[in-house]
Amino acid sequence: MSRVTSPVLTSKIMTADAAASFIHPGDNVGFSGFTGAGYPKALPEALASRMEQAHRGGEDFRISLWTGASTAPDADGLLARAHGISSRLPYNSDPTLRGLINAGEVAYIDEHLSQSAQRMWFGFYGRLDVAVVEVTAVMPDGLLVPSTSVGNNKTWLDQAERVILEVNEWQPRALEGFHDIYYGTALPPHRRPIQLTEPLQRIGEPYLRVDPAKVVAVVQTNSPDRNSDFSEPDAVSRAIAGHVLDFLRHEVAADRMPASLLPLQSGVGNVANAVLAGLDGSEFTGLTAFTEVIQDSMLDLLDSGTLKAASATSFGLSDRGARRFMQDIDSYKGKIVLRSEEISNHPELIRRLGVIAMNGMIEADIYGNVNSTHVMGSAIMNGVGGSGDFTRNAFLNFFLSPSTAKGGAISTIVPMVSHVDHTEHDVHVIVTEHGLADLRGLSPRARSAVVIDRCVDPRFRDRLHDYCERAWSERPSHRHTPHLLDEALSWHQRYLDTGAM
Ligand code: 0RQ
Repeated sequence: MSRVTSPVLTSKIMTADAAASFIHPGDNVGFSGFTGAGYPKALPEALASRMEQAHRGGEDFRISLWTGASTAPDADGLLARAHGISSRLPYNSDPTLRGLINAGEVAYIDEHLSQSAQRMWFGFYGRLDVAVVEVTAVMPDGLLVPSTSVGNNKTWLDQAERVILEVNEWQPRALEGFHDIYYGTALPPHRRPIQLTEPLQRIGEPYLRVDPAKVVAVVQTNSPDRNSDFSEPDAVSRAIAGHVLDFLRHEVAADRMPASLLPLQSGVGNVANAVLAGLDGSEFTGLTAFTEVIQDSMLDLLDSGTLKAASATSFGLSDRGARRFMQDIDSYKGKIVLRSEEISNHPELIRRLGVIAMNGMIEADIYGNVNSTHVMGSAIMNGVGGSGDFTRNAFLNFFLSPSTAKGGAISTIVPMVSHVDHTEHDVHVIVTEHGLADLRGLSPRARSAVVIDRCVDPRFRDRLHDYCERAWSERPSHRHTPHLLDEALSWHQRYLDTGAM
């Protein structure tokens, strides 16, 4: 049976090639998609081939591409290879597009994910010409059953002049009921408190709304999400996870949080996965998550009962994880809720719930400033994503990283970060495989001592102590946060010596 049961929208079913003709050079285009889930599967290919054809004829065909967060090689990657993107927001992790951004071809607006929708409403990005949104089904009354991510879909559907829907039959029809779409947001001075006090609480509706008059095309697809595999936790990730778990036990013993902890946020990637895996099989039970992404390890935690509920904006599963979720989808109903990213990452809610935030980093400095995004201060890796939303507003935040990168050639703890995403005023705990530095309530000098002693690889420890001592003695009137600026920045030259650039 067709997934499109609205008579008005059935009349707009067409091929992806025909739908792509509604996108014009210079348009601002809002795609669905977050961490490789719920992005459009057919339209990007059709659009990329129109772009390539236009370029062969000497016409410039590029768009500004907006999303929830990262998409996939068959969306961002295809359009990047067609040189069809002039600017991109609010997050990207595609390597081809990253190369074009770092080469100066694509303008990248790297935004806090909680803020991308409101910046659009405030008018900072200009008008949205077209929204291209994957959904699971179209209901008889035209309401939309969302897909495996919500991201910025509510805003794109609401604000776009024209809407193209992709209805993906690969997505389980039983996704209906997993979503909670909040339509109560307003602009200042009319904002009201968001009445959410528990991670799983429902404050909205299960469907996305769209004005059928704006829908110019409906494309039917049957294609999987980009479900990337996780590697098994290695010794370094397991050591990091061990330090985090010990510290949580310590916080519970110190009566700073209940035995069931506080709602967890976890970044994506292998280290985050290892921490969640560590929680499974530990003494912790009855946990909740208020996070961005549900990864495989969260399904494990839900299955074992360690986690009782998870709120997010997207899935980010491996192939195996996706198959398992689909097979047992009914068992997850009522335990998982997917929201818009303006709600999953909302500062008001993160602060109220007292979230424990755990994210990766590129480097931290001895005083606790953290760089999540840039190599050598200039080349973007992915983007700030939700790390700032959660870190700044969390009850407790962690930054997790191996102590070295590039095969041990460089220390991820440096005198001064080459780019600051999270300041010393926001960062609570830094963890590497060697240990954990709790920076709360410490002065900069005291922070540098614990960071160096606990987190730095032994091969770099003496050099950093020596740096601190010389900075202290060479500038007697600058001893609050002692630095030797030239030397601090020249530390990053080590990256060049690895030949990675
Ligand atoms: O690059 O693969 O080319 O060698 O950075 O490093 O160690 O694999 O770590 O996958 O956890 O990513 C900060 C990038 C860490 C990620 C970051 C190089 C390293 C490698 C990746 P190669 P790892 P991870 C929720 C929260 C921002 C967004 C965020 C991130 C690559 O966590 O993007 O937190 N965070 N969102 O070699 C030079 C250093 C380096 C370095 C690592 N010091 N110097 N290169 N690398 N350290 C999710 C969302 O918001 C959607």
